[in-house]
Amino acid sequence: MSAYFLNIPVQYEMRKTAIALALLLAACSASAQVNESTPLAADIEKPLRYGAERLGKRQDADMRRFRDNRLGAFIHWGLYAIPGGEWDGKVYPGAAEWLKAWAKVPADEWLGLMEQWNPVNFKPREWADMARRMGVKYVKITTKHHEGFCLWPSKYTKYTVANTPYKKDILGELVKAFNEQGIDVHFYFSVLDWSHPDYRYDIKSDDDAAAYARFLEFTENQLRELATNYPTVKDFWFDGTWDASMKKNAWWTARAEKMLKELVPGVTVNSRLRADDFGKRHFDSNGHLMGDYESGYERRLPDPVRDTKVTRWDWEACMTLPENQWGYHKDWSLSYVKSPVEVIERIVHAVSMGGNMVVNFGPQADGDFRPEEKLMAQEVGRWMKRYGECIYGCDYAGWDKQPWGYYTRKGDDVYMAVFNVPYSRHLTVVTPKNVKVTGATLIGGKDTPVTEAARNEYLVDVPENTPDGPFVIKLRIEDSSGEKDRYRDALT
Ligand code: FHN
Repeated sequence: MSAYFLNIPVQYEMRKTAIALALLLAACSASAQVNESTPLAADIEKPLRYGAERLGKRQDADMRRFRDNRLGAFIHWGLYAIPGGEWDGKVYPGAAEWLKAWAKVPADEWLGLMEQWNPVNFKPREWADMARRMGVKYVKITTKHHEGFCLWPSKYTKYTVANTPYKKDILGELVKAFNEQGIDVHFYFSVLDWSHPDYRYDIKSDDDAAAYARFLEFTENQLRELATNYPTVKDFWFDGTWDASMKKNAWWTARAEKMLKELVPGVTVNSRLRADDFGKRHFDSNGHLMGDYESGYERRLPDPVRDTKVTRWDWEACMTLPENQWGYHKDWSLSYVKSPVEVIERIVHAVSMGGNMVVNFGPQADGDFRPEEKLMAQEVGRWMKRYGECIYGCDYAGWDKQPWGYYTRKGDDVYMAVFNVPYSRHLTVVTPKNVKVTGATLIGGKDTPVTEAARNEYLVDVPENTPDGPFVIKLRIEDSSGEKDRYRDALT
């Protein structure tokens, strides 16, 4: 045999070993410090002071819990719930929580809404009960949205619940009620703050720099206050971090993340907070994820067929029920509103791609939820009660996507979440090499026949008497990937 044929695999093996070594070294040093780069990586990567802190997924218990929870609810609640999308008799179709911007309302006038903040129907225990029945494992609450109004009595600003007729600490009441139901609480926090005179969209002068430095100190104080006063918080989800001012202060984003992680051991932080030395957000200039999970999927999801790269890092998507309303808007007829099946499909889709899904709710100013949201929580909960085992703790299965729906997987359990039943009533399953399907059961029902149609191809019968709507089949498999199937692997 010629040297040429001998060398290719040898060189390939050597390169593979070198890459594996580089990754191993990088992984070891990344856990130690932000700024360290490995000797090998330094040759090919830009040196960064404020880049990613690690390569690959965080694998500690808190991160696993975040990942296994899979389904969360978002709550956007603030002064914007009072006008509900209408200002001076005009209804604005844009996102209700941005009404101040659409209607060009001056900050003082907007914050004057605080005088009307008195949610007499706010019952935190009922909120927690609704979330538990919906099957969500965590809730993300807007501690402060862009308007600057704080749901907790912050001592660093006068724009808080404490200075409203309601007076009480809404955030504290919610944390307590959700935690009592075993539901994790995540804090949404907008760095962008329309109420603060020192906020700057960009830094163009020394005055801007001085003002923004004061603003960052204020923001850091508020974050420390939140982390200290509500130590059971599990996650900080940053928003409003896209302005040039923030991108020019990457050092602060790294410092804020570090501070929160020191104050709340195990806490997770989304990728939106971080900017690197070059102002790159989410992923640093070397393409590595910053923060603990990617949070760029807002009202959209990765492509189910091609985007398998997303399984390399943790990610979380969030969705609205109308097209783009997060806070309460009085008129939902202005855009399409998703049905429960569409919401369930997005939840399953996210998990099938290794991500989490967060469904948004925008409570009314009186503290109650609109009937459509109550119904949605109920319908999603009904489905989750029966089929939740294909969501919690599940991940990307790695099997070829089929038109009937989505796979999810937990260990050796592979789930088929079926959204489109074919006329044939046979669901095609193409397994990876060395994986056989030996049986199938409708969750909450009976076994259903499986036929081997070709090598690595099976037909699973649509079970009789499936309930209306999407259903889930659990497959029994035999995975002999470790063994060599010499006869089947013969030349073809
Ligand atoms: O501008 C906000 C918007 O109001 C809402 O809070 C969403 C939630 O993901 N985030 C921002 C836009 O990215």
